[in-house]
Amino acid sequence: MNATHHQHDAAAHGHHDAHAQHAHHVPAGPAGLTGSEDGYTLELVTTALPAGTETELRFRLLGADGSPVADLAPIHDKLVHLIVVRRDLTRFVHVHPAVADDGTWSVRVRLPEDGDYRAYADFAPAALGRTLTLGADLTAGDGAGPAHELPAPAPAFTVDGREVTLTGELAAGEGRRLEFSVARDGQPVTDLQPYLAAYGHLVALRLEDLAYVHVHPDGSPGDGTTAPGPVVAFHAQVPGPGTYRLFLDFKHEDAVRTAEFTAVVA
Ligand SMILES: [Cu+2]
Repeated sequence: MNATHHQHDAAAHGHHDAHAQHAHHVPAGPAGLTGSEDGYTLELVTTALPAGTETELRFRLLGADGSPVADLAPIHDKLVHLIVVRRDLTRFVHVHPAVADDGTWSVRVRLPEDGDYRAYADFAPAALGRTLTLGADLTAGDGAGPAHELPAPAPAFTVDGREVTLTGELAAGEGRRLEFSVARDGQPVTDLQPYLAAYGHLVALRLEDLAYVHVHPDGSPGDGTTAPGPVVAFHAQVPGPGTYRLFLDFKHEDAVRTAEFTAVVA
């Protein structure tokens, strides 16, 4: 199995298995707040890493009997999506680990700065029939480190010359449509490229408790109705009030770019 690998210091791409999410019961509580759910456990083998250098992060995904879960259903082309975020949400890494024969997953990561971080494993045990997001804490360097404030909410974010504009508002406990429109030099971008089976991937996290929000893409490449830009749409439901940080990944001209937004939900 290949480990693919891409990461950004303050950026990420999101993903979610709309099929599994929509087809099966999903618990009402926020995701990512615990390391164990429905008998499955995320066990970090690596709980402390050096900062600023690439190093190996290892973990296990265990079933109710304490042995590694062997049968996973892919989510957007990957068996496991691993997200590591600094607890102030200013640093974000998203990678795709590979599994060894003994069931240990590993991936190279670079956590850019000292601090307290939280890791999330997003995966879908075949026996469960839906996606699980389990979280666990780890530290980089000496831990703690400088505190950064999230940028205030703004409707636009420019990355690599692409201006991304967000329309739509999140609402506590209600599904909402979010649209991101991509432009370059004032012109709509209409040649987005599929990336992990979608034109965009979105991850949202809540600053207060680091809840992980499941976001579902609206349409997919090749479905006959979803255009390759300028608009990439999602359906998102946040679990309650708070300050959220949204990380949108999209692929244009053969590179993955990430736009970030702050959203305050009353
Ligand atoms: Cu991923």
